[in-house]
Amino acid sequence: MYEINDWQHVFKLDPAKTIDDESLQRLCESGTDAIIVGGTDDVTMDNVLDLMARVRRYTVPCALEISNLESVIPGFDRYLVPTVLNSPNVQFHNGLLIEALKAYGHMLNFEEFTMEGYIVLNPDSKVAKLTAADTTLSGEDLYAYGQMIEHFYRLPVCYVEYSGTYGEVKKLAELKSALENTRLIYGGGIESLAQAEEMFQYADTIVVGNIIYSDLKKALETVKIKGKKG
Ligand code: 1GP
Repeated sequence: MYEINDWQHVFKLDPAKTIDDESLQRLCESGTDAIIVGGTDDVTMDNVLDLMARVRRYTVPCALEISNLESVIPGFDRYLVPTVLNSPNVQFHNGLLIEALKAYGHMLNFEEFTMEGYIVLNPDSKVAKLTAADTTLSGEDLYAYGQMIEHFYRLPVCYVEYSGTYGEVKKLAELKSALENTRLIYGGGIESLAQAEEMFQYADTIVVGNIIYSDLKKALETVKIKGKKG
């Protein structure tokens, strides 16, 4: 299950947060399809390396979602490159990426990278504040974003990011209806199996983050969505 197209459920671990060995083992052996290492603040080479090494004790695939240049290290199965499409700041579309390519482009294996067309929708999230994302998008807007991502940008992944709050299912459904080949990933505020199931009606992949740190048992239950659709 190294390929993102096979992922139905993933846990996202924040390298800036603490997790004990037993909890990490339960997550890695839960049957989830992958662990994504990623966060917004205080992501450093040291804490990314530490978390990667600990996840590497298990066979679960491990991907790094890149948030800054300093913390990109070799050794992950996959690298996810977000481009925040509803930010008015071009720096978050391609500016950071161009800087990265100027520095490291000559030594990259491009096969290991997947670009994610990000749509950030929780106005109170750190990532929304950082990128000044337009979080007021309607269902109609999102349908157009879907068309843009799939038919013009031709990105393999569209990531709806409600980080920290549970999103609007109806909006996700509208976005999904514009997508055929682009994979739809949903993350944000999932705190129960029922919520995971609800979003999984439309999303191809569900990301579970924060609840890991406040209620591990509930987080682990969300893995049960796997196999619930074709
Ligand atoms: C965050 O999309 C993920 O990047 C998951 O969101 O932390 O709210 O579960 P939560």
